[in-house]
Amino acid sequence: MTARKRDDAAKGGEDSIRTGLSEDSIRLAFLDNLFYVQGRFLEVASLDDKYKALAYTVRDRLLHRWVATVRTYQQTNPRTVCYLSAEYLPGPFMGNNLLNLGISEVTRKALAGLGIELDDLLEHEEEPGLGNGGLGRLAACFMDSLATLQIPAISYGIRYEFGIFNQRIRDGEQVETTDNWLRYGNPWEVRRPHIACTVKLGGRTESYHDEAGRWRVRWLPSETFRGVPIDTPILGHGVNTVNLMRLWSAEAAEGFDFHAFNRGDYYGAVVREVRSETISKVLYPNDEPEIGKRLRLIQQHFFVTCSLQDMLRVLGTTELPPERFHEKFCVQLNDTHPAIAVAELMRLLVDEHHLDWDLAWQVTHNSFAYTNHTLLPEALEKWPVPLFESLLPRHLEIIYEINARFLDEVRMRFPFDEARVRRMSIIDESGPRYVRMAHLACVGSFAINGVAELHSRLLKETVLRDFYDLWPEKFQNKTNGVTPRRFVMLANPGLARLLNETIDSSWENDLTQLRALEKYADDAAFLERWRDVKRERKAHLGLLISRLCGARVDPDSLFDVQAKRIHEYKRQHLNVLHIVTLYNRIKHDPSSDIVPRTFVFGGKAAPGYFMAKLMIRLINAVGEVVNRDPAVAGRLKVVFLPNFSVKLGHALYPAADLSEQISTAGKEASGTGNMKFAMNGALTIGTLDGANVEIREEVGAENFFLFGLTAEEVEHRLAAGYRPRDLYENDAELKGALDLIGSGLFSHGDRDAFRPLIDNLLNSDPYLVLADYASYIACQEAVSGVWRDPARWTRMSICNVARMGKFSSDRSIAEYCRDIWKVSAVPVVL
Ligand code: 26W
Repeated sequence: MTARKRDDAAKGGEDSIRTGLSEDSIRLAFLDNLFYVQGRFLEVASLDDKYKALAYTVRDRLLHRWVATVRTYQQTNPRTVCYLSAEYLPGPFMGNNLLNLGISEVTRKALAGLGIELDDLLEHEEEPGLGNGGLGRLAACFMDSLATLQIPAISYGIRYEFGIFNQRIRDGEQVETTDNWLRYGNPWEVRRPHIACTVKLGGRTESYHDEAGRWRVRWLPSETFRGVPIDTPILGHGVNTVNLMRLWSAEAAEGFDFHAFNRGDYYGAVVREVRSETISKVLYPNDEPEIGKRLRLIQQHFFVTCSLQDMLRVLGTTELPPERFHEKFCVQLNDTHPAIAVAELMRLLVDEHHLDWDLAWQVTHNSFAYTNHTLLPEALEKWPVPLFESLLPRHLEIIYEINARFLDEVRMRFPFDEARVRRMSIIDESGPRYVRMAHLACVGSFAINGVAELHSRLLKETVLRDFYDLWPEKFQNKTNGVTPRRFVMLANPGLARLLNETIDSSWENDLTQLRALEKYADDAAFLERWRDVKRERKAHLGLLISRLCGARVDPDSLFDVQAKRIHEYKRQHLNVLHIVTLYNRIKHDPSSDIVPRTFVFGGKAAPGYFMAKLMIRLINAVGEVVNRDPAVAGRLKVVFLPNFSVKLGHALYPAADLSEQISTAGKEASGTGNMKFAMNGALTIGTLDGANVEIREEVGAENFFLFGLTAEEVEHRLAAGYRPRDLYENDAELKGALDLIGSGLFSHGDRDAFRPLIDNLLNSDPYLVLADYASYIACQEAVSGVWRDPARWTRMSICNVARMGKFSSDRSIAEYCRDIWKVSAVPVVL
């Protein structure tokens, strides 16, 4: 280690060991960390030692930029976006950080020089599964775009010790196992105990008059504990901006109770620690609410009060007083899960900062914006008033006051319409009393948005109609997007390379530049290279499938992929009906000319969701038979890839030929998987639901396989009295498929195995699976028709990618910044 390198290090010079981006400095830094952090030398180092050594090497380069970012923000005191989300699915950090630092290739070389495969270290990394699905992943894409667009932002959430469960498939069934993602520790996070917050819970309130004789209320909690912030640096792509993901971990105010221990009450000595830690112990694995889950409400209050206290602490470091909170911060509520924030900011401003109510309300109302992610009525959170009263007595008082003033406004605008007042009230008085969190979010926010044009329109016409009548100016649409960094550059480097060799690399931070691709759609040589990129990814996925499922698949078959949470409205069972229909056709006529297809499924079912678990069983049961039937002769393969995650998505999205986006129209708020598949050249078969509508608009109807009822037709069909059994009686192929499933063929003769599913479809079919069956099957035939013309398919694939510019999360974030957050970029110079 030359002297020059050492002093270079001190100065954080270009090529210093701690911050240099050259192959040399990365190799030296890696060995340094292996030695001085892991206490290992290469010959004895484990895979985890090597992974940690590289992680600390990369982390140093992130912290270098983090410090510069914090310094810049301290000097400029910029308006800052605070994103409150109960869920984050960031995916594995290493690959993305190397990409955003622009050092993936030098690092690969630096390690190769030491006989280490970078891919082995990437494979080793656990991903933080701190979310269920779309909502959590969107929050992560937004973090990447906020930093890349150099927008000052803090993403607040909960550091669950155990994330979304690991899914194993045993005898065709989902089995959940604990996600102990922190077992080897997490090198990417930094604990900040010195800015921990106190969290109150339970107890009662009492009013008093302060020294100035003013009436005040104080909350006397029955218990308190601490929220410790654990920070993860989030670096933008090709910039120096490092924003924070600040996740809260719950700990006891006083860890170990020595006195109890002395009294020999060993349980007593640790009970407080255990109780408080439980709060951030585990993520709720449901992507739809379960009424009255006490711990869930505590979790929501926990991260919200810590986050708002933290914002007020940061405000305190500037010259701005609390009554100008809304000028410094704009707080985005990621669905209703953090909606308690409206009452909590009022409590902090009125009770602790002694603002008067009206001023505090003005500040609060100008601070919050609310994003709705689902129309499913059962997914709109509401909490029993008694539970609220016992856990958050002061918040309930404040909510009553907010509600009283709100309903006065409603009565003023709509006199003599008490039905509307009852419908809009934050308190549901229709039976047992509930606090409607979506109503609290709407009343306390200056902006309300849906996540796709159709969804935002349906929000105004259905679940939030009354609020739209009252405050039309609050309602906006912000169509979702995904980050092309992780989902193209990282997941599909072959495609990224081909794009950069064909058009320049400006698409990486401006996805609309992909348009330039269109002129190559008729270039035979380019089509060949395009197909090679896809073929290589399919072969890669094929290897993964054989490793994880022991099944051999043909990479020249049509890869037909449906990967998302298992849910009846997403209709994985409609996909299975297509497979069984094709199987029946082969059984009736083995010579029938079926396009060879590999059906790949992925997705977790909420542990308590019976029908979703039965759908997983059905997919695996059909696969068992079809995959082994000699008559099929390999023309159909059904694979269920276990443990769908962001990491598995890296292998799935680039390898799909056909992307299944087949939800009942009006049910999928947006979807984001649809964007990731199309951005990687898959063609979409889908309904006019969520963002499918806008994808079809952008890529062109001729490049999209559309089927099914529209959202309006769905409503009319249900309103007109829907009798699914009639369809079953009048469609031979449909009857054939359902009867085969009911026959026990796929369940070792057990005719009752799938009875609940069959009965549901024949008697109620709430998601109109049977109503869309014929249109779906016909559309799938059109798909096969195009597949038989590879040049046509490839041209459509190129057009899809060329026209996906709109669906970058950079565009979504730019719109939020312009229309809601009113923030602008603050470049950071190193
Ligand atoms: C309380 C339990 C719970 C947990 C999560 C209820 C609801 C949720 C989420 C709202 C469910 C979710 O992930 N919604 C999805 O959000 C995506 C991002 O906007 C959309 O693309 C999906 O269409 C929507 O289903």
